[in-house]
Amino acid sequence: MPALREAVRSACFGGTLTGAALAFLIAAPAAHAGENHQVVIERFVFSPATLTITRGDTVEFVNTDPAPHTATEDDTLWDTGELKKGQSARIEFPDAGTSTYYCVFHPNMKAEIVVIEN
Ligand SMILES: [Cu+2]
Repeated sequence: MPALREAVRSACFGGTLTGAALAFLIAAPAAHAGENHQVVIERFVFSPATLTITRGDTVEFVNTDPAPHTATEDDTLWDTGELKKGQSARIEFPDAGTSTYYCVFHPNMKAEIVVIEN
């Protein structure tokens, strides 16, 4: 992205930028608009079994089964609650790390969310 590189060089050596413009240039590389991802529950399986996302993203859990399910973190740090057929719930992941979770109605249903830094 040559244009951005030129802008950054100007910011470093030009010395004419306003404080607001400089703050934007400093903040821009770290900015990560939270993206939404989806985990589909179908035939008693979370899909994908391992989902890798970035800190600050959200995950929507969608139940397509006739049976009710939950997505419940192993230590109940987060929980979608009961999802009936066609229902969904969105969970935000503000911290990096791996979250393993299961369904309280069918504890053999297991999966994980891997949250990485920006
Ligand atoms: Cu279940």
